[in-house]
Amino acid sequence: MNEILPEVFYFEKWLTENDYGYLKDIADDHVDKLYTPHLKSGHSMNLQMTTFGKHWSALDYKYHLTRVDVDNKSVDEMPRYLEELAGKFSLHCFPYHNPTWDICIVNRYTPKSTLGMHQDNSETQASLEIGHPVVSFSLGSTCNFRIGGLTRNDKYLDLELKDGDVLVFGGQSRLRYHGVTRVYKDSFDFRTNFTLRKY
Ligand code: MD3
Ligand code: FE
Repeated sequence: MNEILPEVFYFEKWLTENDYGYLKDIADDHVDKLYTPHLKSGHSMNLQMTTFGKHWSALDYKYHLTRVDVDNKSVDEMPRYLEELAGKFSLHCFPYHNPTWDICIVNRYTPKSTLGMHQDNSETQASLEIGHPVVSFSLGSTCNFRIGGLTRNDKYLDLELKDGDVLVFGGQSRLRYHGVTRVYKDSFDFRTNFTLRKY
């Protein structure tokens, strides 16, 4: 485990075969739930997404109990094991938090996908102020992940996120700008990222 920035912890290739298989199964079980999010600008995001626990809408950047911008179906339940897995990693980084997670966003990228620099600030003020830890699991293709500071023009650091990597960040880093600048064409067909948060 490597603290690459204050309260940003990088676990390179840390997923066990068992946990990796579990994540892959969840992704496979939900492929039919993937959709392309449409922004209120009329543009669409160039990746596919699905959500657990609470549904995040790209139209209003808020959470909902139903897939309001997709098919109006209720959001899928948060898999218990997924939350437990996040807890195992978070415990080492944030022993003084008592974390729970009620939201997971699953992003699926192809080499054509990018995710522009943004802050994750759709959660409650309490969660953001405390800097409740966020845990991210990466599967499949390598990407270039860019992590900046608390304002858009701060200097940034680039990190390759690879198959089996885990990233945990919170506290003072909870509101850092971040994005995915590119996804590599490698031996995988796509990249799947699971990000767990607390509302
Ligand atoms: C560091 N997802 O869904 S996850 C997102 O790879 C999102 O799919 C990216 O950004 C992905 O909102 C990155 C890792 C991540 C997420 C949020 C962060 C790292 C972060 C917020 C602050 C600092
Ligand atoms: Fe994000």
